[in-house]
Amino acid sequence: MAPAPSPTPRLAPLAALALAVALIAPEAPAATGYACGDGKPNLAQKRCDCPAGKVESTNAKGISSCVEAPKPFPSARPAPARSGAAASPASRCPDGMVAIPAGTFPLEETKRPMNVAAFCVDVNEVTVSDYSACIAANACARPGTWSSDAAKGSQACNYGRAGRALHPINCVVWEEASAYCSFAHKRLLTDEEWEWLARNGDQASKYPWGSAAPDESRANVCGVECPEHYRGIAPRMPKAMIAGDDGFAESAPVGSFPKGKNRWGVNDLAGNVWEWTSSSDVSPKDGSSMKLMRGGSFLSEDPTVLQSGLRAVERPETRTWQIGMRCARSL
Ligand SMILES: [Ca+2]
Repeated sequence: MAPAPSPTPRLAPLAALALAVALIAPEAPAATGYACGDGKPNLAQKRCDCPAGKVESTNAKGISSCVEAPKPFPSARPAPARSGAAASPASRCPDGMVAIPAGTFPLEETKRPMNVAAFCVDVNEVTVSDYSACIAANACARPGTWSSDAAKGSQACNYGRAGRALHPINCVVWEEASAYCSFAHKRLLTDEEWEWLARNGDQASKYPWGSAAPDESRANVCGVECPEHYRGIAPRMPKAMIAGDDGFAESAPVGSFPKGKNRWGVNDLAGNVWEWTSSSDVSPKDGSSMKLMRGGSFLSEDPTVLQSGLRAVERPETRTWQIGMRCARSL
């Protein structure tokens, strides 16, 4: 899909800030320990290399070990509800997903009417634990480090980090995000589906939670905790978007901001990590292929990017701390 040129400018790619942060980011803090069981400690990369079928898990004391990979993904699409069936719409979706009804709405940026069919969507962003199951099944690549400087660039990349199993997977390029959703018998959302979801359908909400301005209770963005975290490691310190401390200078475990849920109970549509969509666009600068993404991140400084109608573009090969994904499935 290649949307027509829009009358309003898109958000600039994140590359400038992201690159600046990566260049002088400190090394990741060491985990407390690696009791990898039948896996092998990989101290150079601060992780356990686990055998097939197992994934790394870290306990509250920071000890990493290899555990059985979770199997949250049904191997077959659930049967659609029959006409007149008593099953609720939510029951038509697999565990961890919720049903979103069909509708027609004007896309915020283009004002063009868009039709969206009913679909199931993940309640949460895809986690490190989720993605690790795909790696264990040899269906996904390990996320690369954020830049060519592996040690410094990996600071906020969650894969392999102690205590990050329930954080969103990040530092994945578009192809890796798409491959994960395929593994899970799902797909990335289209850009239109994402906006319909975040605007709460025909409620046309400004933010996923409604109309209230963002604050530390609703989303993981760059709060007052954020600039200090990046002091001295970026040429330009990020600016706080909100006056409060949201508790997370980097990503947060998914679902940490229940007041930020949308009407269907979907978490973290605003903040935490940007989310790749399946939709494409063309760079106005050089005509190269871009992918649309949505929702802002833990480093977002401008509340505009949290709005349900804000679209942003990024090169599909971009790998940053700030971008992850969630998946959908057609009903
Ligand atoms: Ca998000």
